[in-house]
Amino acid sequence: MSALSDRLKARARELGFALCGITTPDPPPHLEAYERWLAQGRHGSMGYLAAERARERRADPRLILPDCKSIVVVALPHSPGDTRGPIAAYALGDDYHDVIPPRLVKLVEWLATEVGRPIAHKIYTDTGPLLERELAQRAGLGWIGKNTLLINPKAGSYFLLGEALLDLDLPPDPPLAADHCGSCTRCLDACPTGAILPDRMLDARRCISYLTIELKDAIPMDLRQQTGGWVFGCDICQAVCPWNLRFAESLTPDAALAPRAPAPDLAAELSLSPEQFNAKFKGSPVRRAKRRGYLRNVAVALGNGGDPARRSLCVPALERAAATDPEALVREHARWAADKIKRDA
Ligand code: B12
Ligand code: SF4
Ligand code: SF4
Repeated sequence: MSALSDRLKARARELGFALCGITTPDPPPHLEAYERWLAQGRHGSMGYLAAERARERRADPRLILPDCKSIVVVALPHSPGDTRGPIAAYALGDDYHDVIPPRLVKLVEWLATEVGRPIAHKIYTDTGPLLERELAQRAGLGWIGKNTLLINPKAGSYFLLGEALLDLDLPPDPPLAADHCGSCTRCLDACPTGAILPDRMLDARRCISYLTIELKDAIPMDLRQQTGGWVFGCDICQAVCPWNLRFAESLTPDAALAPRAPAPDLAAELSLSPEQFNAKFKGSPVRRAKRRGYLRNVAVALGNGGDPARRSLCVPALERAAATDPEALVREHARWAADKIKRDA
């Protein structure tokens, strides 16, 4: 019979995880990079990343699960993105925060049956106090690209990560030590806002993904035009990456993350009521932006978007939102967009 870790990885594949690796709960070697990133304020308004308790836990996963002996890291593939938007590919289907944890629970339950005892565990995807990419790199899932994403040499980076911390000793996989970016700089050259820094980190405050998802206030004037047609997230630095271009066709996205609907008619989105917004994006990652953030982004995208003739058709919808939307944030961005279109005409 094959080793338990091999059977675990086979079970993970059955559950839809295209990649699965094992690492130790030792402190992450690049923690200092994270602390530097925070000290430079590159996290912007994402205060939860700087909270003391969360920082201590990132530095030592054993503070999360005292008897932690190993960490299983998995990757769930989503459909490929493009350079135009309007919605990042990972957010076109069901919310991965709802999809990954129950499958990880099944994986742990299977493991408990195999070893014949209950397993103390903690499960995370995205929101937990873990440096997920660092753990994934150490578990052999890929290298950290210049765009800061975890890239697998046989599958690219269109994945979402999840982890199970276990009180079970499993043999760690060798980290993926090689850096396959070489002299390529396509992501740095393509990023419209110059968010990618030369030290393999990001100034989140300039990233379109941050501006359209995490930022709750007005999009800074000097960045509005650069956010282009994106209304939720951004895939540009992945879409131009040769490792994604190479594997885009062979990648099988998970069915739960497959796009739910065709691209929205943005002008029509401006008239979504709070109830309609909640119903439309129930179970979708887009709900995170809330109606006010989503409509703020829609207004900006309309102001930036398409050919001038089509753009002018959006002016009445923007004028209406600028005058009547219940949210001041939406009114201000709609006014900006309507004025911009008229100026550009
Ligand atoms: C905050 C956050 C963001 C912020 C900041 C992103 C950033 N690059 O820092 C914003 C909102 C901008 C963002 C955007 C996106 N995000 Co995000 N995000 C996170 C979150 C919650 C924390 C990341 C973090 O701590 N950043 C701080 C920096 C300093 O840490 P880091 O990027 O992990 O970098 C570490 C390593 O790179 C290491 N390091 C530095 N130099 C070196 C050198 C070597 C050799 C090695 C090995 C390591 C190393 O040091 C750092 C500290 O350990 C993680 C989930 C998590 N808990 O980890 C998801 C996560 C990173 N995001 C994810 C995704 C999918 C995205 C988007 C693609 C979404 C989209 N399409 O819009 C974009 C991509 C933007 C980009 N180019 O990174 C995925 C990434 C999957 C992958 N394949 O890598 C994650 C892991 C969520 C998940 N569970 O799947 N995100
Ligand atoms: S997600 Fe978009 S804005 Fe953010 S770093 Fe990548 S290309 Fe730049
Ligand atoms: S685009 Fe080039 S430099 Fe950027 S992550 Fe991909 S391979 Fe690395």
